[in-house]
Amino acid sequence: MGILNVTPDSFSDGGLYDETEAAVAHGLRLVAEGAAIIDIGGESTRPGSEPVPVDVELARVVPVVERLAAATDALLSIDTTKAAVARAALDAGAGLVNDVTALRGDRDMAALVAERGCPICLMHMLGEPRTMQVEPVYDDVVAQVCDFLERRMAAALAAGVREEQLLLDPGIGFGKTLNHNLLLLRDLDRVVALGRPVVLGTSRKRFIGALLDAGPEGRAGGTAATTALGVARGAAVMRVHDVRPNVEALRVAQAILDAGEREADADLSREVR
Ligand code: HH2
Repeated sequence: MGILNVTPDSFSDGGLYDETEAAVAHGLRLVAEGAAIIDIGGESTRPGSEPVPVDVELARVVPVVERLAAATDALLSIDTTKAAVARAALDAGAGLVNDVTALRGDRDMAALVAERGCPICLMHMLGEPRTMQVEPVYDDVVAQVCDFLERRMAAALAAGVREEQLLLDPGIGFGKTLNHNLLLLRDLDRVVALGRPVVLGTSRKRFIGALLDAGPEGRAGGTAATTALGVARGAAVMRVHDVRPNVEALRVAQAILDAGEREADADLSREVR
């Protein structure tokens, strides 16, 4: 899953048309690099960020979804907490809803997803983006994240969403310290054991910067390490900015996981060093 943030800080200044153009071009670049899904977002959820009015978010994302739907077969995901934005994006050609509030933000979201029958990603977050990194505390972060996801799955089912629609995400960086993030990655198989496909969003996040003492641009290698580990633990979708290195990490990690099953494969029987 390639990340397409249609937010003002993601693109250099210019009018809405230019921003749409740049966003569509970037989305197509993500597909060319190997993304099967493009996650389009018009509201930043960075720690400390403020909410964006619905009309602003609609104006940012809907033209981009429309244009990408016409230009690619990749699955388009709408990263929003607002039902009105999700509805407009689904109408414009999106096929997946990525709601970082796990259906807690907008009371109309669950009914919309139930009605449309599209996949929905339920993510764990402690608190809200404005305040979530202010001293997050857990007794047992992995158990509490799993418990939260189970409760949100139950709430979704009670609202008429079908189990097959659900994706789960431990919400790396959303109300978590460095150690919380590392524990969730180490024990990701426990999230996978909840029985639905797991989405992993580690890309360029601060915990990688803290480990490597690197700014966002210097975190692609660290992100690729989480992708390789994530696939080994059973994650299904990696949400990333830098598609190429993560596709490469995924392909190599998958070949290692499949070793033995593919001995007859002529291509893999070549002598390679
Ligand atoms: N992380 C971000 C946004 N949306 N969705 C899911 N399912 N999982 C995540 O980990 C996740 C997410 C934050 O990352 P980014 O898009 O880089 O930043 P911003 O929210 O500031 O646009």
